[in-house]
Amino acid sequence: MSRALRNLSERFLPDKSGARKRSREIDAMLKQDWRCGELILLFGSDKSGKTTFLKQMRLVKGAEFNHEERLKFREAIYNNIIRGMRVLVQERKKLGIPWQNSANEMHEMLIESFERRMNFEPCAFKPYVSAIDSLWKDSGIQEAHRSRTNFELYESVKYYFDNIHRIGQLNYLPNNQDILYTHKYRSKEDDYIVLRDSPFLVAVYCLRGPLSRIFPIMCPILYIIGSSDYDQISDEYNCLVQSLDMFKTLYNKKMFLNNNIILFFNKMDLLAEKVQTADIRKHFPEFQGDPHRLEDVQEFLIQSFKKRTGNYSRLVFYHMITAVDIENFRDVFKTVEDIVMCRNLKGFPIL
Ligand SMILES: Nc1nc2c(ncn2[C@@H]2O[C@H](COP(=O)(O)OP(=O)(O)OP(=O)(O)O)[C@@H](O)[C@H]2O)c(=O)[nH]1
Ligand SMILES: [Mg+2]
Repeated sequence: MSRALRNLSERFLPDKSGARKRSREIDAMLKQDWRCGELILLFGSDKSGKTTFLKQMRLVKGAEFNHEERLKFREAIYNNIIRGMRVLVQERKKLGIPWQNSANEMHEMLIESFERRMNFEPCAFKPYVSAIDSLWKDSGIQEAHRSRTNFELYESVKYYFDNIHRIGQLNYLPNNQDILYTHKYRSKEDDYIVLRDSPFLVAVYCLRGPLSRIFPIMCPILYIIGSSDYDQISDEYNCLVQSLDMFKTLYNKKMFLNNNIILFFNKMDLLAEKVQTADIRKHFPEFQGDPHRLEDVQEFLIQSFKKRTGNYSRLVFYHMITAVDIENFRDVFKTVEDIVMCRNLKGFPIL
C-alpha cells in the first residue's frame, strides 16, 4: 500500500468525524499520483446503485456502521418513506383513482403537508406510522403504485412500507438491510470509501464533473447499470438510454483508453420481477426475443452496451448483481478484487 493510501486510510476510515473537511482532504489526496490498482473509479447513471455498491463493499470488509451513522440513516429512512408516500398520494390524485377507504383523505393531508426534516426523531415519526400503513393498504395507493413507471419513485419504498411497524417503533435503529435500501440525497461523504485491509480506495464520480484534473493514471473503472430502468423516464430521458449514452462517453474518453472497465448490471431482483409483466418492446422496439424471459432481456442489455463500444475493441468485463443482496455480495467483492488485481480473469464474461 502506498504512503498516500495509508495516510488516507488512517484518516478517513468511516467512523471519523468532520465529513466536510474529510471530503475536501480526500479531493486533495486524489490529485496525487496513484498507482494502478490503488484507486477504483465508480461511475453510473443516476440512482443506478453506486452508493449501495459502496456500502456493501464496506460491509464485506467488516466495517460496520456505527451508532451515529445508523441514526443518520434512520433520519434518511423516515424521509424516504414519507416522501415516497407523498409521491403516491399525489399521483393517485392526478390519475383520478378513488380512495377505497375515505378515512385516508385525512392521512393524505398529513403526508402532503410534510416538509423534509432534519433531526427527525422516532416520536416525531410516530404519527406517520398508522397513516402510512392505512394508505399503503388502500387499493387507490396500490393502483397508483402499479403505474409507477410513469413517475419517479424509489423502488425501495415498498420494502419500507412493508416493514412500517418495525420501523415505526420508538427504539428503532436501522439494520444493514434497511441501510442498503436507503437513498440519501447527494452527499459527498457517501462517495468515497477506503477499504480496511484492502489495497484500494473506491471513489464515485459523475461524468459531468471536471474529470481531467483528477486522474493521471490507469485505474479500473466500475460502471453500475440500473438494469430494471428500461421503462423509467427521468427528465424526459429514458433511464437506460441515459446509462448507455453515459457509458459511450466513458468508453470513448481518451484519458480512460487504457483502463479496464467492469460493467455491473445491477438491480437483477427488480429486473426479474419486472419482466414478468412489462414489455420491453414498448421502449425498445428493436428488441427481439421473449420480453418475459429474463435471459432474453439480459442478453439485450449486454448487446445494447456492446453496440455503444463502436469500432475499436478493448476488454470490458461484465457481471449481473443485486447490490442490496447481502448474501451474494461477497462474490461480487471477490470479482472486483480479481479484476483489480488482474487475477483469474479467464472465466470472466467479456462484452
Ligand atoms: N431492489 C433493489 N434496489 C436497489 C439495488 N441497488 C440499489 N437499489 C436501491 O436503489 C436506490 C438508489 O440506489 P443508490 O445506491 O442510492 O444509487 P446512486 O447511483 O448512488 O444514486 P445517486 O447518487 O442519486 O445517483 C436506493 O434506494 C437503493 O436501495 C438493487 O440491486 N435492488
Ligand atoms: Mg449515490
